Amino acid sequence: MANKTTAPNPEHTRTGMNPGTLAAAFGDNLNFVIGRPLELSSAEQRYQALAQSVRDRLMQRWVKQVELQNRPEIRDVAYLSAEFLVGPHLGNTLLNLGITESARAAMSELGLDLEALIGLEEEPGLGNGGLGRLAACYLDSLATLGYPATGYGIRYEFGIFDQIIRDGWQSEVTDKWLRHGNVWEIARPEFAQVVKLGGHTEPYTDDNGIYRVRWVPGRVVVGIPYDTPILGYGVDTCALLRLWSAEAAQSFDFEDFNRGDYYGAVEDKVASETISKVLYPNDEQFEGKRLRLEQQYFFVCCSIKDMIRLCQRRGLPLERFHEMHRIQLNDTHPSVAVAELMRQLLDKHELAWDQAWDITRQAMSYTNHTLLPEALEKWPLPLFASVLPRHAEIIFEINRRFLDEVRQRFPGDDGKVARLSIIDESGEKYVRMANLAVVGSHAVNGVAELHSELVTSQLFTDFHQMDPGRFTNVTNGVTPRRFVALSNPGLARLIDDTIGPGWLTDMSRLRELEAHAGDAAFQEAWRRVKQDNKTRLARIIQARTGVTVDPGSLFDIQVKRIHEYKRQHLNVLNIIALYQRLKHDGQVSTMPRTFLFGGKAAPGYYMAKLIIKLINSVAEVVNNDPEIRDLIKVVFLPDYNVKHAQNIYPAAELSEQISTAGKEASGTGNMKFSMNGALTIGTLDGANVEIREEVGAENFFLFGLTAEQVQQLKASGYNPMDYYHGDPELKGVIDLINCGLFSHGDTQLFRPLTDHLLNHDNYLLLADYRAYVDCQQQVDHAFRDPAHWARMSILNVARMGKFSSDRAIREYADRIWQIQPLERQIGVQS
Ligand code: NBG
Repeated sequence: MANKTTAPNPEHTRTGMNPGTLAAAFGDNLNFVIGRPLELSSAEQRYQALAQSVRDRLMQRWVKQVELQNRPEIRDVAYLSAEFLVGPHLGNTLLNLGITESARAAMSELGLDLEALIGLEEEPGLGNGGLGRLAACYLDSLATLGYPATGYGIRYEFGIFDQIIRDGWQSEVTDKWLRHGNVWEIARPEFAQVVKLGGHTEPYTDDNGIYRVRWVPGRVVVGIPYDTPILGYGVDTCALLRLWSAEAAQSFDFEDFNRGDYYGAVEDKVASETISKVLYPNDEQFEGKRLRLEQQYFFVCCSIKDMIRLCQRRGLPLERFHEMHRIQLNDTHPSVAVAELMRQLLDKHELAWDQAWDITRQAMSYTNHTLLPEALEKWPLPLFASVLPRHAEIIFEINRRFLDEVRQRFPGDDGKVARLSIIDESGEKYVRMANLAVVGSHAVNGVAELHSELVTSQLFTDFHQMDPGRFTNVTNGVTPRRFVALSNPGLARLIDDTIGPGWLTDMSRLRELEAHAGDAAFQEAWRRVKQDNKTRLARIIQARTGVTVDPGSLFDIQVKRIHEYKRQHLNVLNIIALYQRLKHDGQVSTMPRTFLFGGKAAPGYYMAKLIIKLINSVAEVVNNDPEIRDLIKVVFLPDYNVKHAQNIYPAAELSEQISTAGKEASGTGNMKFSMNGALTIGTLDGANVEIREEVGAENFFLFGLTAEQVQQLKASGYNPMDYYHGDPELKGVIDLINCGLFSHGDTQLFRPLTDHLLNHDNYLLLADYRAYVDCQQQVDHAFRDPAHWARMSILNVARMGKFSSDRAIREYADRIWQIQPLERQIGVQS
C-alpha cells in the first residue's frame, strides 16, 4: 500500500508544530479523547490532553517508519531487558520533536503552565537502577542514530516501589504508576503470544521417521504487547519499546464455571496475571524465586516468537533469522533466550540442531553488568526443569556438545570441564545462566575497560582462554538529551551560545569549550547556571524534607542504589569526622557544605536499610546542632528516581563515586554528574578510570586502593581493626556512632554496621578511610578558589564526549551487531 501519511504540516491540528496548531490539538484532545471542557478539567486531564497531542505527532513519525522497515532485508536490534527505566516521556518527547517552546506558548495562551503539566507525569519505574536506565539511554541513542530497534521487556503493573522515610527508616509503598492509565502506550492484542509453562515432554517420531520432542505444558498464559515508540532527537526515527503483559489464556474455565465453581474458574486468571504484576526490587542480588524465572521466560518467549513472526511476515526463511535480528541480552536475566530460540527452531520449525545452533549463536550477544557473586543467576535444576522441562533438555544437549569440545581441547582437565559446564554439579545441581549466555553468544562484553578486563581475568577465565575473540568491551554511555538538554536547559543554552548548536548529537564538539575555560566572563556565566540550579534544588529539598540548605554551600552528592560496595557509609564516616573536628577544634574551618544522599535499598537488604537510617540519624544531629552554625547540612532526599535525578545532577558540584575498586562495573551516574559540571571524588573503579583519563587527573579527585591492591590486601589477610587502632580520628568516629550519639543514646542500633566494619569490612572502608578523608580536604581547599573550580568544571564538561550513549551504540552496532542505520540499509538496496 502506498504511503498515505502526510508530511508534518504546520496547519494540521493533528500534526502541526506551531503554538496555534498545538493549542487547537490540545483543545480537541481534551474534548474528544478525554471528554472534558477546559474549565471543568482537572490538572491530570490537561496533562493527558497535552500528552495525547504530543503522542499524535510521535505516531505520525512511527507509522511512517514501520512502513519503511517492513522489508526482509532490514536488519534490526532486539534489546532484551528485564528492566527499562525510561523516565517521564512528555518533556523528553517535546525536546526531541523540537517543540518545547511552541508547547509552552500554546499552553500559556490557554493560561496553563507547561512545566507544571510536565511535572504531573508518573514515572514508569520499570527498573531498579543503572542497568534499567542504561537500556533506556540506549533506546534513545538507537532512535537518534536511526538504527531499527525494539526494546523487549515486561510491562510490570507495579514498578519499583516508592520510597518514603519514616523515623529515618525506609518504607516501601506500592508504585501504582498505571493508576491514571498510560497515554504513551498502545495495546496490540493482535500480536499476542502464547507461553507454555511447566508440564512434561514427550518424545515421538515424526512422519519422516525423525526423533522429535513435544512439550505438554502444565499451564498456558498469554502475553499482550504494549508498544511505546521512543522518538530520537531531532530526527523522525523511533525505537520501539514493546513490553509484555500477562493475561489468562481464557478468562474463565467454563467447565468449572458450569459446575458452579466460580472462584476456581477465576483462580487461573489471577495466577496468570501475577507473572507481570511486580518488578523484583533487587539490585545485584539474585533471588531464586519461581515467579522470577517465570517472568524471565515469559517475556523472552513472547519476544522470540514476535521476532519469528516478523521474519515470516516479511517473507524471510527462518534459516536467515540471524541476518534479520540481532539479539542483545542485557545481563543474564533474558539468557533463557538461547534455549528458547533453539526450541523454536528445533521443535516448532524443525531445523536441524547444527543449523539452529549456528543461527542462535550468530544472533545472540551478551552484556555482563556485574562481578558480584551474589548477583550471578543460578537456578536450582529441579526448579528450572519444573518450569521449563523442554529447555532443561535442550540446555543439557547444548552442554554435552560444548563439553565434548572442551574435553577435546583440554584432555584430562576435569577441573576446567566442571568450571565451564552450564550445569554446576559441585553439590546440588544448578543451571548457570551466565555460562549459558556465554556459550550461546558470539560476543560477550563488559561495560567499562576495567570491568571487561576483570570479566576475562576473573569471571570467565576459562571461556576467555578457549575463545578470547568472543570477549570485548563497550564502555557505557548516557544520553545527553535527557541528562543535559532536558535536565539542565540553562547549561545547554550557555553551551549553545558559546560553541553553537550540534553538540548534543556530536559530543566531541564540547571540546570547543576548552578555549573558554579560563575566561573570567564565561566562568561567571557558568557559575550563574550552577547557582540557579542549586537554588532550585534547595527549594525542592525544603519542600520535600523541611531542611533548609544554603545554595551557596558546596553541593556534595551521592545518589544511587544503597549498597555496601557503593560505600555510602564511607561518606557518612567523613561527615562525622568533619563534625567532630568542627565541634572540638574551634579553629578548624570548612567551606559550607551540603551532603545530599538519595537511593533505594532492596526491601530485604538489612544493612542497606541501616545505612539509610544512619544517614538520617547523623542528619538529625548535625542539622540541629547550633554550634555547627549551618556550616554543614546532611540531607536524605527520599524516592530517588529518574524524575528526581533530573533536578539533582544539574545542581551538583561534587559527585561521590567511591565504590571499592573492582566492584562497580561501570557506573553511569558518574557520567551524568560530570556532564553537568560536577567534579568527581572517586576511586579507580568502573568508568571512573576512563572519566579521569578523559578529563585529566588534575580535574578529578582520586583516592583509594586500586582493584589490584584490594585483592592483594584481601589475600594477605585484611584486618580492619589495625586501621581502627592505627587512626585515632577513625576510632573516634566509630566510637561516636557506638556511644549512641546519633541514636538517642541507643548504643545497639548501629552495632550490626560498626561490628561488621570492625570485624569483616568486606568492602575495605577502613582501609580507604584516611585517603578519602584527606582527599575531601583537598576538595575543600579547591573549592575556596572559585575561578580554579569553575575551570575544572568547564573542562569536565568539555571532555565528556566519550560518554555519550551514541558512542556506545555505534560500537555495539559496528563491532557486535554489524548493523547500519535504517536510511543506509534502505539506500544500500535501492
Ligand atoms: C549495574 C552495575 C553498574 C553499571 C550498570 C549498567 C547491575 C547488575 N549492574 O555499575 O552495577 O553501570 O549495571 O551497566 O545492575
